[in-house]
Amino acid sequence: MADVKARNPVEPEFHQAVFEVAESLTLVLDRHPEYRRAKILERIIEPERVVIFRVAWQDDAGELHVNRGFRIQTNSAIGPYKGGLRFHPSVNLGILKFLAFEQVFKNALTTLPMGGGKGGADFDPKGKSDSEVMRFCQAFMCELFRHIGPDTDVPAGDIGVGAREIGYLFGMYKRLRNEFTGVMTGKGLTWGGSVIRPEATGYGAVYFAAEMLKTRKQDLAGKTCLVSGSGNVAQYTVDKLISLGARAVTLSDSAGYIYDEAGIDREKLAFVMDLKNRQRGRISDYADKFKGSVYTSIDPALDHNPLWNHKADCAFPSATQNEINEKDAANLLRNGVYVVSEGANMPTSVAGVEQFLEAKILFGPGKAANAGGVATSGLEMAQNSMRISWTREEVDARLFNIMRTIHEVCHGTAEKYGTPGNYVNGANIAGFLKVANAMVDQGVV
Ligand code: NDP
Ligand code: 2IT
Repeated sequence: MADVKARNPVEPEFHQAVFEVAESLTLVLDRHPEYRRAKILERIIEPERVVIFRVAWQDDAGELHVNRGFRIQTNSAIGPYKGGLRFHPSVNLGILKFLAFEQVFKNALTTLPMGGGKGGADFDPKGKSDSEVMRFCQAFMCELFRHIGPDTDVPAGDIGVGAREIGYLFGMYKRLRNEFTGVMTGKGLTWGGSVIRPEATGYGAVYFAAEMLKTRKQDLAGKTCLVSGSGNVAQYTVDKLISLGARAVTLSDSAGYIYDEAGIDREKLAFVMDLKNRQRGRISDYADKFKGSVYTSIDPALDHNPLWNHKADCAFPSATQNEINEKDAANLLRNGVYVVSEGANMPTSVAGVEQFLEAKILFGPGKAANAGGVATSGLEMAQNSMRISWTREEVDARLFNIMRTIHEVCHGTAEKYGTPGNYVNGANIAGFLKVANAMVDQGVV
């Protein structure tokens, strides 16, 4: 870790992601010194390629803006680089390196042939017009296109990059290359997209929670659930929780959260989807619309997030990294939460994870629990290659089977390495072994 910090200064999220994996891997590296000799972990930590580029664009008033674009291509041992693009003002090299690093292990767990990458820009889509977002996406793709391709690197969405942005990005790629290929995933259904891709991350996180509960002969029916965020992952998490008879009582955005004791039903969820995906409004509107629900603004100076301080059985953090700190984790445990399925990437701090593991609750780390999104991206790539489209039932059944397999592999691997019930070790070790063996086979490259 000292080396990692010295070589990658000022990248705390990257250090955190590496630390969590390295801790689990001691168990493997002690049993398999050949991976240590081949310096597999050191090689995975160092991205194969990092591209940083200028994105200059003009707003509606004619003013010029300069943003910074990135693509981190971390590992291609088991397939083309694959991972989302994030557009958010907080984006920097360290955050994207952490996300690309996580993606390597996550993609390996999906059973599909995908390497790991991530990209994005410090662009803030909030408050921008559609034409400003389009011009930004086009300017971004004017550089990115030379680094990606259907057999090289296949980007998708993440925070701030949804259906609208994927459309603009794909349109510019197609124009520049004069090729209609499966270069992006999350595409529209009439131009190469897969059914269930929008739903996949949220659905997958709920399927993973259901699999964890099954180990205790329980299910989600009647369970009270805390959900954070109100974007793509949060919306479809609530959708699936409703289908399975659970009661989701919270949603949030960066300004605050709503608590709805009666539970978020289909009508309320439709309101949230329209509010967030079409009007691009704030979650506070929910409390104005639905009496009986309460909006609380989140004070960033507070040492905890009050959303995590309600009585519940399950938590689905679905907003961003480190949204559950040490105090939040303690609050969750005190309030009776015993299932945490991470829809977001690395939403729990190291001290939070330690508490969950110590309390032996059902804790599904992001690289396992939220792998349904990228797995369905892999299914979109497969359909594009075959030039066919599967039905909703077919894709959902494949997604469900992939999540069940990921659960089984994580559970079994944790047991095999002497830490039963520890899905963190299970996910890190199983993901690592697949990539490590491919790297050994392919020599020192
Ligand atoms: P969206 O942009 O659709 O939604 C993000 C949500 O999180 C918004 O409600 C947003 O609020 C909130 N949020 C974002 N940043 C912060 C912050 N710094 N503090 C508080 N709230 C914040 O993104 P997604 O739903 O796609 O992504 C959510 C998480 O899931 C991310 O961690 C992402 O990496 C992860 N993920 C996404 C996958 C996907 O397929 N989309 C797949 C796997 C993981 P606001 O609108 O106010 O910014
Ligand atoms: O974090 C993630 O797995 C994603 N944002 C989805 C990546 C993808 O390529 O679908």
